[in-house]
Amino acid sequence: MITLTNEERNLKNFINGEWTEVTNKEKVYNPANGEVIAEVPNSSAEAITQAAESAGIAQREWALVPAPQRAELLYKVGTMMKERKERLSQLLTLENGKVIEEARGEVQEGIDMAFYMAGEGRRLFGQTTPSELKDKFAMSERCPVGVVGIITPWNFPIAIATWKSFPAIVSGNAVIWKPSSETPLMANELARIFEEAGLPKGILHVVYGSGTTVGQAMIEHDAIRVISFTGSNETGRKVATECGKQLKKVSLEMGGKNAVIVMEDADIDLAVEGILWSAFGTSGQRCTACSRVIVHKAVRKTLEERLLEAMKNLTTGDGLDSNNKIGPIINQAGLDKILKYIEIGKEEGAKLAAGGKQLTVENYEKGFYFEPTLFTDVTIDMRIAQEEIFGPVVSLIEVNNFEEAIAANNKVKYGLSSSIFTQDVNRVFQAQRDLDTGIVYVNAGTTGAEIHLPFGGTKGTGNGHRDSGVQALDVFTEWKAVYVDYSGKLQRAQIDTDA
Ligand code: UN1
Repeated sequence: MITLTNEERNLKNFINGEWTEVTNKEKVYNPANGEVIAEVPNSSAEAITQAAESAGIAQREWALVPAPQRAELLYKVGTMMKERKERLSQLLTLENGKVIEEARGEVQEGIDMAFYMAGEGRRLFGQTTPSELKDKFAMSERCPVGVVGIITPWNFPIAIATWKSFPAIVSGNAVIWKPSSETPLMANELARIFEEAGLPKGILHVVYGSGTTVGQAMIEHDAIRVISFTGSNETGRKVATECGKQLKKVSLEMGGKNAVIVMEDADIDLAVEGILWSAFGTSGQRCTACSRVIVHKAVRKTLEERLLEAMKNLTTGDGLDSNNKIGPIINQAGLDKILKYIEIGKEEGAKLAAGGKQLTVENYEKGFYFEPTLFTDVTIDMRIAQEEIFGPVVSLIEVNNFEEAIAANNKVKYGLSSSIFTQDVNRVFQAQRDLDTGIVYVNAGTTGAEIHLPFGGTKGTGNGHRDSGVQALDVFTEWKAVYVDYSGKLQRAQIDTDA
């Protein structure tokens, strides 16, 4: 069993390089057994004022450090994360619940991001272009925006934090980070790694607290020029509305209602594996989780049978026990939401083919477990096929052909991830073109995005920005266009051209 240090049990904010005690604290629970593992600050808005003031001063110095040197720090952070991978993974499972194998995968995502973004220190490419005038040079470069605010969720508490903080830091910004109070241990570990790696004080601040107080204070503070948020659609809309009032740049990632499409020519066993992994991994609590299976009528029965059979082998329990395939749900509120949707599904006339109940695991009676659940006879417009449930619940929708499958996939308000299982190369490319999500998988489930590609989606999933990939740099940089005239005379653009 993993033991926490005093510092880990008694978490503090990290403001201007100081670990700052806060009197108002909240308990942090292990979702596997409901036990208290730590206490986390419930900060006031004042903490953001302090962080923002010192961030502003520190950032001006940081922006002057050559980017390859800023990147050196990320290499160190990545190396330290690698050295500590096992402990980080266990702490992640302890606070979030996901099974240890997945926790290791998530920590690895963070390590990969460190090395990838460190490489950006020697790129951060702008453009050079010809000028329309003689003896004149034109180029564009990326500049840091200044102080940025990041708000991260509990379902990927370290990976998503790295997707946002690493590009921000390598680009020369200072970061004020509000992690989810459900999973503060990962924030504490990452901030301590940054501190030990030698990040100058004031470049990363961690302020724990509620969205309504701390999040709102971040949005309202003039010095914070960008908010990058991952969370629910409902909260994301509020964040965007508030940022709009301040004319503040905002990048949103707000979930999905992702589907796996299984065509009549699919390798059904492979499709079943893909569905199991992307629907029930992380107990379905991924933005990219598969919550709909859209299946061609010719293989509906076979797929349903094999899926139900395979679901029987999914053992649910404490994520630290590597025999378990599925860990707990994050908390009681998460369970209540899932239970609510089970009732909605039944009322709508869907057939509950498996699961549907809260699960009690022996010796873990206070943990928050839920049975892997499959609804069949689902139609596209049912709420269980439209709304994000964020749990191990899948809806099976039968369609008559490829066109109907694409239409069903696209007929939701989200647009994060989608997948198609088929052996037909023409359909692969048609699907790639017609699926309206930000991520498309062929012959794989809906999860497993890699950090060097853009992560995000269309419609209710986002607002045109992307986490991760080189595209993440666009969130944390401003473009500057620079013109150098070496003709020695005044040349007027659009007037003194030869044309
Ligand atoms: C999320 O659920 O918000 O692609 C992130 C995946 C992971 C990240 C998910 N690499 O499923």
